[in-house]
Amino acid sequence: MEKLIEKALNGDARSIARLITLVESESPYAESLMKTIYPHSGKAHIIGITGSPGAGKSTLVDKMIKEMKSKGKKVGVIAVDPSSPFSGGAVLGDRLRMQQHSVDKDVFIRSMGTRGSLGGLSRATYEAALILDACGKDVVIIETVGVGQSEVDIVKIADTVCLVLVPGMGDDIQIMKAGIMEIADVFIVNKADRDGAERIATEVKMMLDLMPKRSWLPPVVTTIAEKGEGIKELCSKIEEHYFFLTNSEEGKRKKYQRLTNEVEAILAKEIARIVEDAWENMKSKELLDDLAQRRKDPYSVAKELLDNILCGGNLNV
Ligand SMILES: Nc1nc2c(ncn2[C@@H]2O[C@H](COP(=O)(O)OP(=O)(O)OP(=O)(O)O)[C@@H](O)[C@H]2O)c(=O)[nH]1
Ligand SMILES: [Mg+2]
Repeated sequence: MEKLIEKALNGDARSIARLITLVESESPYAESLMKTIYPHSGKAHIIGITGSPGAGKSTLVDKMIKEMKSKGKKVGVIAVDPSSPFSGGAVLGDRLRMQQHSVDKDVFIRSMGTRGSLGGLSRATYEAALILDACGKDVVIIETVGVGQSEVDIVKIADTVCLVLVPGMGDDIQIMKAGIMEIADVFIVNKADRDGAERIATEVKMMLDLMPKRSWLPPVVTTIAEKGEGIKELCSKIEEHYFFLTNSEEGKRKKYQRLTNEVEAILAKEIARIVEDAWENMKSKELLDDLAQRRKDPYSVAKELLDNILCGGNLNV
């Protein structure tokens, strides 16, 4: 195990992949692995790319990898598989599209499933990002489909959140209404070779104008990912945002908020485990009979269980 971690920390792709598999499969080693990895992390710029299915996220990521590599950066990519079956084909497409970088030792690409118990981006994705960070990637890009909870979850992970919009898709405005406007740090209007790109860009700018002013005004970048147009500008805006984060109170606040979330997520998981174990021990046919016959009520049972945990000293953490 130590040897594996050491190799991964030195950038060995195969070892990194094995570490990610350990967190993905929720191996019993995962916790001690993360403890060892953690002090080495905190250096990478974590970028989230989110947007509707088919908006061109993977194509953008592919071109961004190229651009970042040309600047000498080591890049890690996590593509969070959309859980809905209709995008299965697209996921396969992702792998093919991004494959040209997969033999490259400075670029690491990994697909992951959205299995997390709290929905959306799983905890494993976050841990995988930390692993890539610790193993020397300068940039970690997380691609996720902006459906349901995942676009909100990505804020908890990414330093810079990019939202991809495309012309001619009515749901873009819906996405904006769903609170995503507040969380995006960079707006991308992709497929600018199609009609209506300017209009969307203007609409976004107008909506941003109406929102409470923040010290960072999210830029709106127009791209044609397929042709690599606008990618340089996009990457420089993303970098500007990182610079802003590392030099502002807002950035510090965001970082502290994320650390708070991290501790809370671990606590919630631990507490759930303790409570579940205790409930399994307490549960009996007699108790369920008592509940069914209304001799006992679930509130008092739950309270008794908690009292047992808190006073009985069986906090076996
Ligand atoms: N016309 C046009 N098509 C594009 C552009 N960028 C990407 N596409 C096409 O849009 C389709 C979807 O692109 P992807 O990069 O797979 O989109 P995605 O957002 O990653 O899709 P999912 O991962 O399934 O959500 C592909 O056929 C791309 O070739 C663009 O700038 N213009
Ligand atoms: Mg994709």
